[in-house]
Amino acid sequence: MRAVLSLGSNLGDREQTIRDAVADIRRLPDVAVVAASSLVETPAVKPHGVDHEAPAYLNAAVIVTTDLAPETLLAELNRIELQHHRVREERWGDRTLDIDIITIDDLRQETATLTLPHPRAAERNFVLVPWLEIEPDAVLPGIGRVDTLLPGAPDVRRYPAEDLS
Ligand code: A4P
Ligand code: MG
Repeated sequence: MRAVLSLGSNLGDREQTIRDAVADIRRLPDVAVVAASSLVETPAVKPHGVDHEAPAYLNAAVIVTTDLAPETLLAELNRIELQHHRVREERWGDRTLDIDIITIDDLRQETATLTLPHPRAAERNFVLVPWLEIEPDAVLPGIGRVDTLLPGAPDVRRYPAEDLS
């Protein structure tokens, strides 16, 4: 299987956390990182809209190939989040690390633990922009080409850093 992952952090040393998380993903058994985007900085999206008072996020996208079952991959990614001191308090609350699975092949599913494609990916520039950087022909299963989903003024800016690969 091939999976697209989205990483985000808006607390602590955001860049180091995302770098460490990509290294942790590389070390997972039966997982290979085939591409990693650069970092982008984006204002926090909360349930009521963009929150410019909250700390900004760094986001990145990673493509992996894996033999793990989808639920197993999610469990491993949740374990990496926990290792980085992720605490779950409020929905879409500030966090040291969030790792979402955006797609796995062209799977479409909705179970209690895993919805694919990620239900909010299509409207999130902080997911789509880094993904397009590493996969210009990206497609969201059931929705369409990612490059047609970006609204005119993406609320995303490049974060100057060495790339993650
Ligand atoms: N879950 C279901 N499908 C998936 C999937 N495809 N990938 C379940 C990952 N998890 C999935 O997630 C709640 C539950 O969703 C998990 O237990 C898993 O079984 P969570 O990570 O505990 O909670 P959350 O992330 O706060 O909630 P949610 O609704 O997943 O939030 P999102 O959509 O992940 O949004 N703003 C900016 N600029 N950048 C960001 O990265 N991220 C969020 C989080 C909000 N605002 C942001 C950013
Ligand atoms: Mg999440």
